[in-house]
Amino acid sequence: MQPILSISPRIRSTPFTERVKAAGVKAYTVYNHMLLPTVFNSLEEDYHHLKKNVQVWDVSVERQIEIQGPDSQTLIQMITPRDLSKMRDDQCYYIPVVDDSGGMLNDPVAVKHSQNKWWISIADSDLIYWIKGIAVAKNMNVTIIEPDINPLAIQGPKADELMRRVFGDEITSLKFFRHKKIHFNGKYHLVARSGYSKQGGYEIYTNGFKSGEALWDRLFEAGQNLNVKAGCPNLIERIEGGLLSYGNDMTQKNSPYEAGLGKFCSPNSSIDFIGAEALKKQSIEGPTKQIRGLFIDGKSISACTKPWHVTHGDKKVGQVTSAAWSPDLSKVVAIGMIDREYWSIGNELEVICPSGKRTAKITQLPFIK
Ligand code: THG
Repeated sequence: MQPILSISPRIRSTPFTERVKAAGVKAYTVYNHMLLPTVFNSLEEDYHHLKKNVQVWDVSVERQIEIQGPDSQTLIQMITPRDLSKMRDDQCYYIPVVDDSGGMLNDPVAVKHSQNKWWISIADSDLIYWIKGIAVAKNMNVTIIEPDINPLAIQGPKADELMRRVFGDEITSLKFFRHKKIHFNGKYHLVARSGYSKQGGYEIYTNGFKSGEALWDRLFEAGQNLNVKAGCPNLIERIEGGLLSYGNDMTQKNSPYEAGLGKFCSPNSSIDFIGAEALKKQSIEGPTKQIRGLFIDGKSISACTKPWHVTHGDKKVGQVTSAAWSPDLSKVVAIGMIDREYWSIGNELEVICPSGKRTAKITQLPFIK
């Protein structure tokens, strides 16, 4: 028997938990001390459905850190090497967040409401303590809270049609990583064209625990003949799309350059952020290891529950942290971190996975554009 997850108030439920259970969730992980579904039917069935239809995902685990006050923008610029100076009030930015050594603390989506109000939509780490620490130490004029906001993602090729049915034509004019407000259940909710898949879609930042079930039910009612299903971030699809998972594919031990996020870093500009010295050095010298895609030989693969060594002969030259069988590519696809001398595209290495040693080939990310 598989071990089961013991749930208590410390592992927080979401506004959608009862609906997710009723929809037949088969597995969860814990993310930001909260339940995140990982499987409904099977990884592969969920994958095929996501790529053809539309799914509604309980991604309440994408917790918001709300920063308000006159020093908000200065504070947020201090935690990221990405230049925020040209960001507009209706924009979202994917931002690496780094510590004083340039190590990654999180890779959230920053949501700008105005110069004086922001949300940081975090990946799995307690980022609020770092941000509060900086604000207190620097005596900044800001308030920092985790508001009662619970994101619900609408993902898949039929996401536009489902959103049009519920919120009207206008919503579909929203551009990638832009947001606007919608009115539902007597409240305003922020909606962005974004989400942790490459199938297109939206994220509704549900405003208030109480609106959760009403919103869920409305979407399922409107989507009946669209074959709408409950879903969740899908391991296979996100590897194919090269979407990184903080805590798995990169950690505090890695810089954004190692994570392949160098395009979001401007350490040589005039922006003022913590870790600038460390990143400046690395932007000149280049990282000594970096994220890569890998094709691993074989017709199936077990879940990567801890990093697998990547070797060249007897030498360890990297690690694999995410892997899955891709039905559409008919190959095992993986994400790993590979040493500089071995990271060239096409290079052949070995991966020590639970089934034994397998040959693997380095490739670029994403696997599918
Ligand atoms: N949406 C929101 N919050 C989140 C996530 C999300 N917080 C946690 C986690 N996901 C953060 N990690 C990511 C990783 C990738 C992306 C978003 C959040 C992403 N990347 C696009 C890509 O790589 O193609 C676009 C990046 C860009 O060009 O700006 O979307 O999913 N709210």
